[in-house]
Amino acid sequence: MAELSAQPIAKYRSDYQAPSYSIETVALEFDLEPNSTRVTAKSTLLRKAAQACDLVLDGEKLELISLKVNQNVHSAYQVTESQLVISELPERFELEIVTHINPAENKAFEGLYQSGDAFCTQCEAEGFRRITYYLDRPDVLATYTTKIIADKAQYPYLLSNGNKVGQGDLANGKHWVTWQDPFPKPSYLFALVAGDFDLLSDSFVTQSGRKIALELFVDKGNLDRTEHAMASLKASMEWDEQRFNLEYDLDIYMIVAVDFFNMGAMENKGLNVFNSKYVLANKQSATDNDFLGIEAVIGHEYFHNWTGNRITCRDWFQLSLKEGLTVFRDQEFSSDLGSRAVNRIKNVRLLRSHQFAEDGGPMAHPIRPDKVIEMNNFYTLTVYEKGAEVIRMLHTLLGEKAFQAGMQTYVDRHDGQAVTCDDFVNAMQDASAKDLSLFKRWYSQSGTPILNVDSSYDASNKQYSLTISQHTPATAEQTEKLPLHIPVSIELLASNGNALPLQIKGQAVSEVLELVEDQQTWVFDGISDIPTLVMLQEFSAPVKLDLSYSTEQLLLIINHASNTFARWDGMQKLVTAWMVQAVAALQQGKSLLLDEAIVATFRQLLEDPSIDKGLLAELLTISSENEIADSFTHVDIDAIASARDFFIKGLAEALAEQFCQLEQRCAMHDQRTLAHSDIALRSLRAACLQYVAYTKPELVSAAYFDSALMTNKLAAMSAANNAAIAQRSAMFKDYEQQWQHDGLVMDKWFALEASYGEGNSLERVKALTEHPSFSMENPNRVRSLIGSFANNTRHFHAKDGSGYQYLTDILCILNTQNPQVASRLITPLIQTVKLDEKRKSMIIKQLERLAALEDLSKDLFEKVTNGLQQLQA
Ligand code: B3K
Ligand code: ZN
Repeated sequence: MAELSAQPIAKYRSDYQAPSYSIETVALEFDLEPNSTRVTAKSTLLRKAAQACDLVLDGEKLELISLKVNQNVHSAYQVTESQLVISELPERFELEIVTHINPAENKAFEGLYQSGDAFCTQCEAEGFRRITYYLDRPDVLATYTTKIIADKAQYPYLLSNGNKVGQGDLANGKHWVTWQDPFPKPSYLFALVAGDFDLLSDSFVTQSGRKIALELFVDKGNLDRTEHAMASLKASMEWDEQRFNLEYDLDIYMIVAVDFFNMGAMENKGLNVFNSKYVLANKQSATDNDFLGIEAVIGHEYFHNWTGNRITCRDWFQLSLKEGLTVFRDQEFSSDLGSRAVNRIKNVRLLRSHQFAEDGGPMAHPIRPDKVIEMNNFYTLTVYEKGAEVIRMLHTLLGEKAFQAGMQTYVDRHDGQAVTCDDFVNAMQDASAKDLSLFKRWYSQSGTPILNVDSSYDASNKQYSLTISQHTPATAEQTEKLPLHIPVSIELLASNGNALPLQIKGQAVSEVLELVEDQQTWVFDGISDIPTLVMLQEFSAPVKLDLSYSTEQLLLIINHASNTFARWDGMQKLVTAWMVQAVAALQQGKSLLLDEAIVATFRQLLEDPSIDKGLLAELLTISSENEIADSFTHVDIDAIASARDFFIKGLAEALAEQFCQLEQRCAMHDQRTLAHSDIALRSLRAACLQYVAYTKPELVSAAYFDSALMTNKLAAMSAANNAAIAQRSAMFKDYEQQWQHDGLVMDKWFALEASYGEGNSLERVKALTEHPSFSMENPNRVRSLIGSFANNTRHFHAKDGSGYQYLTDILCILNTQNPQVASRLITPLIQTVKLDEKRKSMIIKQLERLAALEDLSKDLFEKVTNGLQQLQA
C-alpha cells in the first residue's frame, strides 16, 4: 500500500471521558452572506474538571476573527486545523467567538451551506464545528438562542430551532429573526434555514389539548406535492401518542425540503431538514413506494423527538441507541398503518441483501462500534437496521406490554440526558424483571449468527426433539465470538397443515424458544404426527439458518404456516435451493431446467383468488442477485445472473396466460387511490409485468402509455428494462421529454438507465453524466446514476475491470468535493471478498490508486484501508 502522509487517527469507545467543561447557554448570531457569513457565538461555560485546564474546542474550515472571555479580548489561545485551544480560564465565564465561514464554497453539505438559493445546515454527526468553535460532542447539552440576519427580499424566511421570540427590519434591506429553544440540546441538533419558499401550514391538537403549528417549506411551485408529507406528519404525531404515549413538546414543528442533501433527512429540534425526495410527491411524479418512503421518513424524524432529541447519545459509539430504536418505531408505524407482512418482508430483504453483506465485509462492526475513524461511516445498515432488529428481539422477548413499560422507565429516568445503550437495556430489564445480561452481547458482537437445527420424531412416545445450536463466524475486526440470547419463534405443522400445540412435559409453552447457549434441546410431547418445523416466524432474530427442507416440507410451509412472513420465507427457500443447484449446473457446463414442482407452486398461487395481493406481489418478486449471493461462499457473478434470468424467463413462459390475466385484473380493479388495497393491486400488477414483458411486451407498453400514475409508468419501465423489449426506448424517450426539467423525477430514469443490462452500460452511464438533468454536485443524481451502475452487477463487475476503474475515477473526484457521498458509493467495490481472484486483484489495484491520493479523505481512508486489508488477507 502507498505511503500516506498524515494517517487519520482512530477513536475508541473505551476511551470515553466526560467533558472538562459544560456549556449552559449559547447565543448565536448569523449575518448571512453566501461567501462570508459572520457567526458570533456567546456561550456560558462552567469547568467540570477538578483542576484548571485548557478548553479544547472543535473547529474546521473556520476563520477566527475575535475571541473574548468575560467581554475582554483574550489572547491565551492556539488555533490548529481542527481545534481552538484556550488557556488561562476562570471556572465560570462567558466566551464570545466571532468566525467567518463560506457557505457558497461548502460542497460537502456539512455545516452551513447553500442548497439552490437557500441556506441550510447539517450538523450531525460533527458538522457544527464547521459553523463555530464548540464542544461538538453529543454529551454537551445547552439551550440555544439564534438570531439570523439576512437580506429580506432574498431570504424572507429565517428559521431555527424552538419558538420565534422576536423579529424586525433593518435599514439596509435586511431583516432579523430570533429563535429560542427551551430544551437543552447537543450541537448536532442545531439547524438554521434561510430562503424563499412556498409554505403549507396546518396544525395538530395533542392528546393534552395543545395546538401545535405545523409548517412545511418547499421550493416555489411545489405546493401541489406536499399534501402527503403533511398527512404523514399528523399521522406520526397521533401514532406516537397512541402506541407510545409520547406527545410533542414545542409549539411549532417545521420541515424544510431541500434539493442538496447527503442523506434522507435530519431530526433537528423543531426544524427538520429533509431531502426533497422524502417530501415531494403526487401521483403523477411519485410512485407508491415513494409515498410509503415519505411516510416512513417523516415518521422516523418525528419519532426522534423523543428517542434521540429529548434523550440523546452520550457519545457517537452509542448511535444505535437512537437510530436502532427509532427505526424500530418507524417500522412499527408503517406496519400499524399498512401491511405488517409486506413491511416485514421488505425489511428482511434489506437485511439479507445488504446488512449481512456488511457483516461479511471489511467494515463489519457491532451495532455499537468500538473503533471509528470517520463517524459518518457508521450510519450503517448494521447500526440502523440490525439495531432495529435488536430492539425487535427485545420486543419479542418482553411482549408489547412489558416493552412499553420499559420505554416508560427509560423516558422517566433519562429525559434531558445523554445516555448509553446499556442505560436503555437496563431500563427494559428493570421494568420487565427479565434478565437481559446475556442479551447485551448483541451490542458488542458483530457478525451474523448461524443456527443449525437437528430434530427427531419418536412416534411411539409422540415426542419431537429439537436441538438448535448457534455459532457466529469470525468477522473482519473480531475473531472471538460468544453465544447470544436469541429468540427463536417456531411452529410445528402436522402433515395436513394444522398447527400442533406446543407443550413440554404436559405444559403449554411459548412459541418463542430462548436460545442462550451454544446448543440446547427442547423435547415437545403430545405430538401426534411427524411435524414440519417452521423456523423464525416473523424473522424473530437476524440470523441465518443451516437447515435443509424437502420440497414437500417447503410446500407445506408455503401453503399452511400461520405466519405470513414464514410462508414467504418458505418460498424464498424453495427458489434459493433451485438457484444454488442451477449455479452449480452452469459451472459444470450443464443446461438448466425449471422443475415442475416450482412451476406448479407459482401456478397455484396465481390462481388463488383469496391470497393477499400485497403478499402475492412479494412472493412473485424473485430475490435480487445480492440476496442470492448471500447463499454462496464463492460468488460467481455471471452464473448467478444467468440462473436468475433463466428462472424468471422460464416462469414467464410457463405461466404466460396466468400472468397476463392477473395483470389485467389488477389494472381493472385499481381505484387509483393511495389506499393500501390499491397499493397492493399496483404492486401485484408491477410484479406480473416483470413476467408479462417476456411474452406480451405490448401490454407493458400499454401499461406505461395508458396510465397517468407514476407507479404504473415506472413498473412498466422497470419490466421493459429487465426484459430488454423493443418498446423500451419509446417509453424512456417519453419520460425524458416529460420530466427533464425536474431532477428529482429524473432520478428514477437515471437509475433505470444505469441498471439496464443491454449494450454497453458503462458507455451509456458515462454519456449520461453530460445529460442536462445530471449534476455531479447533486447527491441524489450521483446516487441514482453512479450508485445504480455499481449495482448493475454484470457490467460493474465486467471481466476487464472497466467498471471498477470507472467507479474509482468518480470516487477520486468526489473524494475532495463530497467525501460522505464518495464513502457510500464505494461499498460495492469493497464488499468483494467472495469474488474470484482475478476480479479481486483488479479491485485491489483500484483501491491502491485511491490509497495513493495525496488528499484522501478520512471517510475513504477508513474504507479503503479496511477493504485492502480484507482482500489481501
Ligand atoms: N440522524 C440523521 C442522519 C445523520 C447522518 C449524518 N451523516 C437522520 C436519521 O437517521 O434520522
Ligand atoms: Zn434516525
